[in-house]
Amino acid sequence: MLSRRALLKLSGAAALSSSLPALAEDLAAPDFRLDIAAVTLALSPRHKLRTTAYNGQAPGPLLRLREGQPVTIEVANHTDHAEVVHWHGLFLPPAVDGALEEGTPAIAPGASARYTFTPAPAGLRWYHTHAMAMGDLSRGLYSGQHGLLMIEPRNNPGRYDRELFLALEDWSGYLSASEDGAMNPSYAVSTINGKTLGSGEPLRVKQGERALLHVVNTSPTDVHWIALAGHELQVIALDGNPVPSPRRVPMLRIAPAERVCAIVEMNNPGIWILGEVRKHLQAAGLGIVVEYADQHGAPRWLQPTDLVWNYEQFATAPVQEPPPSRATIVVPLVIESKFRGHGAMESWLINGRSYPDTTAEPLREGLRYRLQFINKSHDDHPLHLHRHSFELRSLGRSLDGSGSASAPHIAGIIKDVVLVDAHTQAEVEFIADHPGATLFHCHQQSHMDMGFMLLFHYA
Ligand SMILES: [Cu+2]
Repeated sequence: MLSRRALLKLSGAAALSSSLPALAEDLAAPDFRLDIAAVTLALSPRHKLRTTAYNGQAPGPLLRLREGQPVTIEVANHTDHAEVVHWHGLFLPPAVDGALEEGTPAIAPGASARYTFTPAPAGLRWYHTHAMAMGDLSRGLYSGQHGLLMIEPRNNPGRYDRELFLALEDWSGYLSASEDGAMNPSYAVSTINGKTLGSGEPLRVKQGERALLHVVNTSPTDVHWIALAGHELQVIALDGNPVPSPRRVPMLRIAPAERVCAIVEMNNPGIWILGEVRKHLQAAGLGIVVEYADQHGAPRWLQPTDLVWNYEQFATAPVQEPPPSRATIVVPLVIESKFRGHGAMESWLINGRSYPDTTAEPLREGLRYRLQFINKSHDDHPLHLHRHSFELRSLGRSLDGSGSASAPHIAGIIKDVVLVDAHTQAEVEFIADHPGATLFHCHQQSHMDMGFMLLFHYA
């Protein structure tokens, strides 16, 4: 008899159990199971939507894992197309990470796969399909294939009475022409936790509680701005990683794939709306009611006048630009779009090439790299590095001379997605300490599909 460990070793970490029928029975039951299948979701009584989701729900089940404690997740694909699940923000080998480009095997229609891994780092992560959508706005991240994943730290640093998990999602995408004639996705409906504002159960809280909000933007392409009327939010973690300077803010800006953890002191009894700050998106459904015990009446919203957010406020105090250490290797990445004609989506270029023709020097294990994002395009991009975290070092340096010429250098904010504004340069640093193929891409599904990807290899 093969032990489970030996079997996994033999078959690779993401064993296709369907190809091992005789041995499959010997496998211990998985800790979690995800079934990918078609489903009809009721986003509201008016909005029924046919899509694909995990376990018949969107977001999928909350997966609570323990830092350092191995876990096995079985994923069964009941659809008629190949799928793959990416464990976003975890340090995993390429065979398990969930990106075909890195070498994770696809899960064929009708097949299932077992992902066995040791969860790290601690904090708020998420999981989602990493399949392409191209022109089909029902596939990939346009579908309901997303869920939240929490890696409980070995030592729990939080002091809170209640955790509230929120997934922000946009649905029923369609392509519409922007000013320059290129096509971009727009959405008919938006939700929090799969329901439009007022359609789902309210978040129930009590006066005097400290609620810990865990917010993930699972949208295929769009940034969201979130406020809770009558309350401030104390941001304690970005992308699941504690920030050096927790701060109270009036609202959150969350780009696709970003996460924000924030403490709210429940000290203003009433019935309130937590939702999109921009009225048209809240009207499209992006909101949820927050209800204090023993309070009654219509939910209240207080409209902020401005959109306010920056990453820098959560960093350690501004630091002098350190002389570039000889051990830091600078990797300039120039981002541009290419117009492909009216009625078509633009294609995307990194250093003049689109994936799969994008190239980069191989990484060397143990060295420190500085990725220089030089965004010459008219769009803001949520840029994601797989299998690693990076530290924000500078943001918002203007490329056209109109803004600040020299951006402050910052330290201490560890993330795996950063929103780089149009016509600016941003820099992040990471240590190449997870050998193996490593995907870098824009997290907007349409941009990723149209060439905005780069595969780093280790030497
Ligand atoms: Cu992009």
